[in-house]
Amino acid sequence: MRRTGLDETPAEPAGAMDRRRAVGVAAGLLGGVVLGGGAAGVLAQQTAAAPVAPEDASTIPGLPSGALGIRSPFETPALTPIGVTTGASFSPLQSISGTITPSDLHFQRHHNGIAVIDPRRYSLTIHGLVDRPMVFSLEDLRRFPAVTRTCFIECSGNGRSAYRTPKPTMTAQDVDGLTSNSEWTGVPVATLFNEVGVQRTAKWILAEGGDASRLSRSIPLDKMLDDALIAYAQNGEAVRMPNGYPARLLLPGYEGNMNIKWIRRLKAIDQPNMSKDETSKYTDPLPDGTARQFSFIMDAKSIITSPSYPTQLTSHGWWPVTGLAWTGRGKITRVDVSTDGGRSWTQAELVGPVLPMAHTRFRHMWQWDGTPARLMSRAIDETGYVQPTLETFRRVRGAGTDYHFNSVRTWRVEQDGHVFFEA
Ligand SMILES: Nc1nc2c(c(=O)[nH]1)N[C@H]1C(S)=C(S)[C@@H](COP(=O)(O)O)O[C@H]1N2
Ligand SMILES: [Mo]
Repeated sequence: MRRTGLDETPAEPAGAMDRRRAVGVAAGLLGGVVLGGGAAGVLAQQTAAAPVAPEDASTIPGLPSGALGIRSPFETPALTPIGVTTGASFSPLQSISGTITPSDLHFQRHHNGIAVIDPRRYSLTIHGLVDRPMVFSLEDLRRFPAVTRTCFIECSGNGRSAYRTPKPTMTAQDVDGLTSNSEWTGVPVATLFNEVGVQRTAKWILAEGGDASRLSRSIPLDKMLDDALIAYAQNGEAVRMPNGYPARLLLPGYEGNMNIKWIRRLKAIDQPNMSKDETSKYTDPLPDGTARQFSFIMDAKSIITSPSYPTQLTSHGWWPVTGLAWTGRGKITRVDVSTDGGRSWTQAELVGPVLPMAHTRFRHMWQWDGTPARLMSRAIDETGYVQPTLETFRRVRGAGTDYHFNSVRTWRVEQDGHVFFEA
């Protein structure tokens, strides 16, 4: 008897035989996924056989309900880590649909490893030019009225290797994987400042992390009062450990390094602290020999994530050209797409939600006629700022610039449909 639908009564009930088969299938299916952690687990995952699924999942009982949701073993998006303690892990932009970055795929950038912090011993101290210096526990922070907002965090070094050493075999992840977008929940810094009474002479806030790098940056008081959060939740759960558990500073639209993770101290001061992280690092050398300092805001930027290397277009006809656009200056208002290397541009569709300081999905339906093409995207934000071409970017910022790489990216589509990164 052929079984065609869920509503049909199975010819025979799922018995012990079927259950054994299901378990066998499950073991094969999960072989590479549920093994122990550590290097052994990672190794096992790499060497695991390809997953197998039953011919027809409707004919045998499924897997037992789990303590955690797991990805289908047919989906294997992963970060690409480089470096050990001073490292970074790039987010697989090409595997992401919509705008939210799954928490375990949020990029990571650590100056001295991932701090492991016991939430019961965590504290945030606020002192300096304040009337009432205070120490807040995690519980204290959670008792204040919370705010939830979606925004991106982008490392200011994002795009550096694509600028310095572009290679045709770079993926979207390799090119721009140091940006991610989450729904963050936490307490507004303004609320905490109300508690401690920030004095009139305070103009800057020194923010310091509790990790071994003790990363610290000076942040203008106005920004802290405007929209800064001490975030303790990410996409509905506690902030992930690599992203600053149990709490991080969130500065919507500001360069990644200022979003201090494992935040332990805020000090109200009257001038910038000139800490190592804002003098030796995070200044931008310019062609005339001077350097930009305090380049806080991330400029508008976009990247096509599909099609992108290593995709091959399998036939002529309609293909969605889609990607992400974002700006630290508010909302993305327009994204233009070119399929002819920038000679002509068409306004792409913005796929909602379009939120300020958040990744915004764009889409342009493109009819590929089988001839070579060059795909580009150009983001425009609500201030009228237009994402610069590579030529303009080179001229203004020079070859030696070190941060804020936001020029237009180009993917080359060859006659056989293979897609390669160009610049
Ligand atoms: N305490 C602390 N905060 C930190 C860092 C760090 O190493 N230590 N790295 C910074 C940098 S350079 C970036 S780009 C962002 C990265 O945040 P993520 O790892 O959650 O993606 O965190 C910033 N905050
Ligand atoms: Mo960064």
